[in-house]
Amino acid sequence: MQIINNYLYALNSPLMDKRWILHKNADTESVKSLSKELNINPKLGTLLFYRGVSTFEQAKQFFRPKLEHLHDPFLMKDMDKAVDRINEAVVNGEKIMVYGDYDVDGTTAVSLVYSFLKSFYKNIEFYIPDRYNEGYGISFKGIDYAKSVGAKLMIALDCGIKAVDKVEYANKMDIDFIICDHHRPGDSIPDAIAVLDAKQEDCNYPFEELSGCGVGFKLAQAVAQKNKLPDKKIFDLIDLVAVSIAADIVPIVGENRVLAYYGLKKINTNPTNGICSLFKSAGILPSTEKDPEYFFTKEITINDLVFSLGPRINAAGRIENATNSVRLLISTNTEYAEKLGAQINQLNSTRRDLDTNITKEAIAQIEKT
Ligand SMILES: [Mn+2]
Repeated sequence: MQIINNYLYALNSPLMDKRWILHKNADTESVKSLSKELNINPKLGTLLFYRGVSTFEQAKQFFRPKLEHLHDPFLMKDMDKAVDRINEAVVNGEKIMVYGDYDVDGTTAVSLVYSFLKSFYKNIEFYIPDRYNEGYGISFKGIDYAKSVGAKLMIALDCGIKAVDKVEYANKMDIDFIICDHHRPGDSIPDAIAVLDAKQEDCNYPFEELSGCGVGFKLAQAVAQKNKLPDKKIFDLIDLVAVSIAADIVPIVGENRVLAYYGLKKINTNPTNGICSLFKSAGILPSTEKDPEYFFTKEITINDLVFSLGPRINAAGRIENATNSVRLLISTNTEYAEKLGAQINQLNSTRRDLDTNITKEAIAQIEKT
């Protein structure tokens, strides 16, 4: 509500100035001792304090993120049940359907879990609901589709925490659900095999701010850990988590900081075909130097993910269907990725034109009254 009020305030103000709300409760003693220990200006110490950094060890983790800082995925409630059910599906050769939302977080989550499982299991499909026909979250249509192709297990990503009725519908059809979500739960939790969501009150996972794709990453990490798969299988997909963190605007602290750091590192050294083709369509080209420091002509930062990559991945879901975004993100074929990237870039231009025209019309209507 406060955010909405601030927004309205900014809109109403002739100068569009913003109302800044300052934190009042910085613990001056800990800021002082932290600043002294790190030999930094107390102002910087205060900024760190507001990001949850108040000890030397926390500061070290903040500035030098390490993959070892990632939490054990099995600390998440129901993770063991989720992993067992996936292993059971693999042993029995059941069809698995990976289901996710049509925005950036949803499509990166689906791409991550699908690519990961596909790397050792073939009987798997993905499904993205249509924004206009099916709307947000798990849809009855999606479950009907899963039934029609003989899926026995659905993994919902970035959605599902409130889908009590949908999961009940699936249960009646003998389709099991694993839910990976990061939204706040409602009064009742769906009757799924496993519900992975660190925002559940009875989940003791130490970090609540994962993106939807981040929860998918934890599931992949757990499956890899339990089945002793090489780490590379999951860390190769960490770039998708960085994209989701940027687009979903989750705070880049704690575990998200590690994921964002290594995700960006991957994008800057060895980007996937899909990410590469999207950046090219945004005018950020691969470097032609012999031994370049970065893969592209510039270092890719979180801002590039937010402003160049995010809107393009989103445009597919807004103008057509987000299925193509997933096809692009999972593509192992350079030529196909180039083609899809160019198509999606075109959709983004259409989306921009629509935005501009709607704004113009709205302003004209306001001026008339
Ligand atoms: Mn999300």
